[in-house]
Amino acid sequence: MHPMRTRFAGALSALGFLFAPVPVPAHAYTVVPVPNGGQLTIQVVHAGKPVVVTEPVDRDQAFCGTEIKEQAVKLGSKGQLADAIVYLADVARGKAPDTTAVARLDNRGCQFVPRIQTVTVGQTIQIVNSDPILHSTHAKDGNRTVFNLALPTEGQTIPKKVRAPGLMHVRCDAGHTWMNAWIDAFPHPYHAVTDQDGQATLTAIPPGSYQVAVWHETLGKETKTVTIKAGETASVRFDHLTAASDTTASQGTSR
Ligand SMILES: [Cu+2]
Repeated sequence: MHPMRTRFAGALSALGFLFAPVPVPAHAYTVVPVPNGGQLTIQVVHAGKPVVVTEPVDRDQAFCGTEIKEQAVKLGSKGQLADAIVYLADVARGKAPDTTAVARLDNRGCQFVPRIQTVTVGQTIQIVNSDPILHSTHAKDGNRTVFNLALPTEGQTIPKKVRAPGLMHVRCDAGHTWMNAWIDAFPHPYHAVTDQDGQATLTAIPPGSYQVAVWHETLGKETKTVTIKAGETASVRFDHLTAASDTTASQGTSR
């Protein structure tokens, strides 16, 4: 490194050390016993049509084919929206996350599987290549690279521990510009992805009032307030997702 730059960086970190108050992370979460928590069932619907994007393939055509179809908006017959991320936006305390559950991101058939998933900080994601070609799995939170893994061999698996919350956009740096996935990492266990019926359930929530949010990669975001009562099941319905000018940024600052 250039000596001037080293000295400058050193001075900066010294200043930071002197003047920074005790850091309080915006995403602080405390595990407490939840003996009689409540449940929340979430329904997400969208008044629109399913969207399938056909992406031209200009690399590794012998294996990948000439086009890849991406289900950008997955809807049931009554508008039930699948693959939306739902979460408690302001939960500060609650049940312990299961960090032993292993998540998986597969490079399969020249696409990422699953395309959308949520994880908890402390969990491990197995990054897998199921294809006989090189994939290079590159996850970024905004402009920051979280991990960047070359997987040249079929059957290769690399474990990656999730160390910080944030929304990661995953691309393939092996020239497969059509490959996309999203991994949303939370400091708490109150998150899920909606299923084929546009539904998700969060369990063992301490009684109280919460902001519950839904995020979809193209349709945007919606937030509502819910009240959770001990031992009861509350329900909330989202039907008005709104795309912000930059949904990634708004998601990133919501924790
Ligand atoms: Cu690839």
